[in-house]
Amino acid sequence: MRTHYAGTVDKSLQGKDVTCAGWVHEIRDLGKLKFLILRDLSGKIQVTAKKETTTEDVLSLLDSLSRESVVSVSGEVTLNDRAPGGVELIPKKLTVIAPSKSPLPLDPTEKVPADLDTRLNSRFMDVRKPKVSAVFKIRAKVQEAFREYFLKNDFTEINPPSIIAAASEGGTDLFAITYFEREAYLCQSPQLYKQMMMAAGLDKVFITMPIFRAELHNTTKHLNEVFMLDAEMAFIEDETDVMKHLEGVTHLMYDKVYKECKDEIGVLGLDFKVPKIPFKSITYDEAVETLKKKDLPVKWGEDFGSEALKALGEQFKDPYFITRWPTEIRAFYSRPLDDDPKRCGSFDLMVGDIELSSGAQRIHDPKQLVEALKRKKLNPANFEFYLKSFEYGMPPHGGFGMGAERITEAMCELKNIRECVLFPRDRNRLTP
Ligand code: AMO
Repeated sequence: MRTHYAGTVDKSLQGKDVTCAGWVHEIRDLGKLKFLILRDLSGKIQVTAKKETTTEDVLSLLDSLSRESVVSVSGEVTLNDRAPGGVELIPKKLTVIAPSKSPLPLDPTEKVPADLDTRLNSRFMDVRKPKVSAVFKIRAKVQEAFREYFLKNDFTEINPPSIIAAASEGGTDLFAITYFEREAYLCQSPQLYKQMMMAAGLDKVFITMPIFRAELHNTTKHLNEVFMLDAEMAFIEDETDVMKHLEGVTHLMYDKVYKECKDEIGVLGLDFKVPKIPFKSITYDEAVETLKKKDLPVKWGEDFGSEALKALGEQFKDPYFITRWPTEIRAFYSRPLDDDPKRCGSFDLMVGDIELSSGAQRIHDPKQLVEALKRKKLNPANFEFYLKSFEYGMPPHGGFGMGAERITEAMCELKNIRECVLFPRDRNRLTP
């Protein structure tokens, strides 16, 4: 149906016949001259039909054409300095492959802006906008970098179940489902399973999978379905062994996007910089002190609110770690420090006020783990299958989880996390 993508037709093809196929971005009728702007994945090309030199068939099809119809155009590549890219196509043949209905649910040329709800309701058309498809190409590159990094570092990719029987991150935000005669839940994290694989001797594993959280808050940073990028590794000295890999993979994500998504960065108008490693790191205690100095309301032992995170983020250009959090506010599996059990070997990776990732060294002693579950008012009986794997030789281990959306949101400087999800799931949105 096509010999060339619109964006690849350049001056070197002058005088040659090519066929391009795509959507009717714009039509302009100046009487003796008719213009069609054809858009495909790669860009746009101007098709110029002069009344004297174009066949009646082509001219009458141009007259009846509706915007966003799918067409293919064959013609000769001709130089024209006034055309975008300096070339235009003089049409010899025009085929309407699939006509579009009018009016359109939204305007892909962006001359008429649409709010996010309207855009999400007609996502198939929204993604026709280069600024929108650029976000998804960057997101795909981020996910590619994640797999590339861990494969290169000899991690094994594993596939834990999405239907589970017990909570891993606390019980309040689980989606319950009917599982034959029982109640089960959609997985909120592959946490328990990746830890069990440390007892299985796989040593270094990574996972990419959707996870589900019935969080009630409807914010610009939270989704109810997240695409989680997880890693777990055994035989670590402490959490810094894990942080090195989180830093390494994050750096590769930025680096690959910088090198391989130049067009997309341009389309989005981003001032994109690859962060320098090593990333800066502050402890939770240092963060509290900083916030106190700024007269922000903060109490040791509490999570940071959005105002506090903004104030902390302003101090760092690049991603940065907050480490050694109070044990009480972290997940039960986080390992308290031997010499300071009020604090644990856990960390968050932040960029500005966005939490990109969190992780920790885990408790690997089964008795300590049971105590930790009880302290969090969780019933060890519900974790029997998990606890069992700690009783037959579990090495010290740790890992992290990172939402693919959070890092894409940060890289593309999006105002709302939903912009980097094709079909977001939130409190109000179950279709499309
Ligand atoms: P946590 O719950 O902090 O940790 O999640 C890890 C990362 O997942 C992303 N994320 C979300 N993104 C969008 N919307 C949400 N509702 C949402 N919830 C989480 C964030 C966050 O940093 N099992 C641990 C990880 C570990 O310790 O290995 C966990 O799930 O990027």
